[in-house]
Amino acid sequence: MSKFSTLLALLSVLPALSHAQSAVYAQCGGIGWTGDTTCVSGSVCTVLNDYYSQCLPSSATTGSTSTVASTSTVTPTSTTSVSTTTGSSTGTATSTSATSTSTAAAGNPFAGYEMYPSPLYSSEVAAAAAAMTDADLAAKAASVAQIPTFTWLDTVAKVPSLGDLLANATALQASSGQKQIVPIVVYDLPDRDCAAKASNGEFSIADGGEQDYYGYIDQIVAQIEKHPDVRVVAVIEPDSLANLVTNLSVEKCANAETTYKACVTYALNQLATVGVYMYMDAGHAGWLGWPANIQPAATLFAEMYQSANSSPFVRGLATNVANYNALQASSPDPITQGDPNYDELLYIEALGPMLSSAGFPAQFIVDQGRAGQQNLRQAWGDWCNIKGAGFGMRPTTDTPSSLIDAIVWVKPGGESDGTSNSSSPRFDSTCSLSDATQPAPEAGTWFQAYFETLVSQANPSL
Ligand code: RCB
Repeated sequence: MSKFSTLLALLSVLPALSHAQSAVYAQCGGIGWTGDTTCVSGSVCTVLNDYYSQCLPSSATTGSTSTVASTSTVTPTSTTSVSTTTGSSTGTATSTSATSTSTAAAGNPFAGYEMYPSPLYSSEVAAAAAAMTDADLAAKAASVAQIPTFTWLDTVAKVPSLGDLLANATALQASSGQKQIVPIVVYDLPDRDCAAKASNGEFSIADGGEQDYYGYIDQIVAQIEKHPDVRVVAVIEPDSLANLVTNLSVEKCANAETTYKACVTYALNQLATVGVYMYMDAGHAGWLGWPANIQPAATLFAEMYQSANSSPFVRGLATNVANYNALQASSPDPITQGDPNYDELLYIEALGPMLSSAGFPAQFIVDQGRAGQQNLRQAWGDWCNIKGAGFGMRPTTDTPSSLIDAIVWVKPGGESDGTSNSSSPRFDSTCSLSDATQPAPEAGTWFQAYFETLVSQANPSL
């Protein structure tokens, strides 16, 4: 599930958006935008980031600016109990001691913050909406651009873009007075995706990949250090530790075990020095939620937490990243039979106490980006471009469990999970199963037909 830029191709379709007065939720500005910059009456052109301005209903924009007066971006440490991290990462001198700032993680790191949407994803969505002929679907599609979605740093070449992202978020925070939290995914382990092929990465253990990874993390740290005023939250390495729980029979995973642990430990410790709140990826209910897997999983995650000196910045675990499980299923999907943890809430409520017993008082975030529709799969282990999927619950801190900090959108909906082309070096046969949408492009690249399905099947609807 890596993510590649299709920006150049997408920019070429942007002129299709240029007609007089943009509609509500349509784009009205941003780098490369050549269309109309005025909005229909009742809506206001609002800058979401450098790449994307959008016509938002006047009432909505009034609402969001009304929070301005209540916060102070000049002295963020004085605002709320959860803002001490911002202070602790204010300079290089204090940042190195941030792991010992035990007050930093008191409470939900999302509370009081607005998640900053990924500009690249917003651009992809805007272009995708512009390419749709059905006006109703296009309007719904365009509205996805303002739903905050994580930015994947899945190659070292993408790390410099983190600087732009943080600079933009800092500017928005300063102009709006609304504190911003920038959500990223750290995803570049050597021998990545060891049990599958679709998302294999750029670094190889046999070819110095461990050192390459340390350099990748160092570059992320350097960018964050330069932008101390905004908060950063990170999902750490999707699939990797879960693969160490269930897939050590796969040679590539067994061979990667020591390196994965060393690299994740390095990421946790280094990112803690600059005040990043972290959630290690913990697969999903249909992976580590099985009775045979859940206790070994708790043991491994607690071990990783302790390898990071039980830093309060290691806030907990992320579940369901890029998967399709409901947070609360109205009834168990038949494919879950045999697993008492048939949805993400059950999984989290079973895993949380095991982690606590092992010394890791973990909190959770749950990806619901593509979980709007249920009972779609032939088997629970199927994960590739599942047919009929819809965008799911919107990101929020209003969650059904005190263990869950936030419902989030981690996987950028519309980016492919993997190619269905069997002659590609990254072809994984999961992507040609009968419940996988085909033909599908390479992992991370834009998949217009799939995006249209996610929009039309969204639940709640867009
Ligand atoms: C990853 O694939 C699957 O879970 C369990 O065994 C059973 N029983 C891709 O590799 C995940 O669902 C297995 O232990 C035990 O009693 C990534 O590329 C699947 O999601 C468990 O390991 C007992 O009846 C991709 O990004 C995951 C397996 C019983 C990621 O998915 C795969 O493991 C589960 O069965 C039944 C996206 O999520 C990795 O091997 C499946 O039900 C089963």
